[in-house]
Amino acid sequence: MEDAVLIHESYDVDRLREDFPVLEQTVYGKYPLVYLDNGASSQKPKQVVETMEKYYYHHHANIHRGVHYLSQEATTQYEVARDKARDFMNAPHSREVLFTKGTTDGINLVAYSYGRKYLQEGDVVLVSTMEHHSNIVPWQIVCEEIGAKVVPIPINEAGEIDQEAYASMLGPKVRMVAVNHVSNTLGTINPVKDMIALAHQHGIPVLVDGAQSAPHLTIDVQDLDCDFYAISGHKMYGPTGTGILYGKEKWLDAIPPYQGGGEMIQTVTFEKTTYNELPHKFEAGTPNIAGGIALGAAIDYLNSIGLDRIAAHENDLLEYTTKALLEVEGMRIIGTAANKASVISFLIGDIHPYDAGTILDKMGIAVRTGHHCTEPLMNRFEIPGTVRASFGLYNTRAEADRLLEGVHKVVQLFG
Ligand code: 7TS
Repeated sequence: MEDAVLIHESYDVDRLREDFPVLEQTVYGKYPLVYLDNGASSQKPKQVVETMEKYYYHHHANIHRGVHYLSQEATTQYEVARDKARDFMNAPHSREVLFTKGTTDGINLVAYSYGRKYLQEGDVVLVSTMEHHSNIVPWQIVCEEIGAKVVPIPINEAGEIDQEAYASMLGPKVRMVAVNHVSNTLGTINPVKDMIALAHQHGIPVLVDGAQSAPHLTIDVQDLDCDFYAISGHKMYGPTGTGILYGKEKWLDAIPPYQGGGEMIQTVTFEKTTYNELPHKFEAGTPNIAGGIALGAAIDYLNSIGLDRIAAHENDLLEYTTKALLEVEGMRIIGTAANKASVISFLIGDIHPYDAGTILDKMGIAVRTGHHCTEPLMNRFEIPGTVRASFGLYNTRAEADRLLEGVHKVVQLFG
């Protein structure tokens, strides 16, 4: 705890904010922007944008195919970014680190490639009740084709996965467990390491949706021993349309390619086509080269600050804001897990989240309202949606105060 305090005190948030020009603006010509929608997407530091600009102005060529200087240079930069992603997740090998368009893309890859090979009629894919639609719907599509089914693991009132129920649901019909590391709506940090160990006792592989963990927690896929881990670049201060899927080599070798095309083949004839080695087997076509390289810059940026320091800063904001919000009459926080990341979903009395969000917006405060692509979770809590404030590395206590001011205004107008 003492360490966390020290880390927090040495954190120069004003200095970091200078890296994000977008934060300097006023909205509706009046209010300084308070950006609390980091769960949906985070803002980009100059270091990331400048990396993209430099790449396009000076280094662009298609990769992995040119003998010429520029192509080799672009290839090297792209592969260096892959190595950065490998280190970021502590993956054993770069060939287990696939560039994707994002978490959704990574999960679809696994659902289709693994699902089509290993799922059979009557099989079960376990997901938690708090999953984002991206970790439900791809499984439903594949299961529907095959006659398998997606079964939700229940959660408790605090928004934690019911571990007893989970243990009892594992069995011979279960072919995959797919859970998020951090819930985008509740902020719950799930005990995925223990869940993976338990699934492995039954020989069941586990996919972890790390969309919300990557910007906040240190990821160590070897320590977790997960089979797949998917993240999105745009939520970790990197470009949109980028992401990483880590997969254990044994699985990536065993499952078929997701998409066919250039780059993913070894030889093509009309009689028989053979596939390229990892990771290229899963990277058909010309990728988002600039995005991948700039994702490497985002990883450098996070490392230069330190994820532990970012987490300490965000935890301070989480505690500070939660405490203050709870003093508002009629306040109900959805998601009160013991282990939480910096996401606060709330409802005030019977004020509709959309009304609250609209007033906050008019005061320059960007939050997300609605079901947050977690409709089954909303049904579980029997609510139409929530107002969600999600903090990033550049947010401040002064901004939390602005949110509170906004909430009081909402109460005054609708309460
Ligand atoms: N999984 C989780 C846990 C997420 O929070 C999201 C996006 C995704 C998957 C999908 O990520 P993508 O980058 O492929 O789109 N979550 C949100 C959100 O909370 N608000 O907008 C997007």
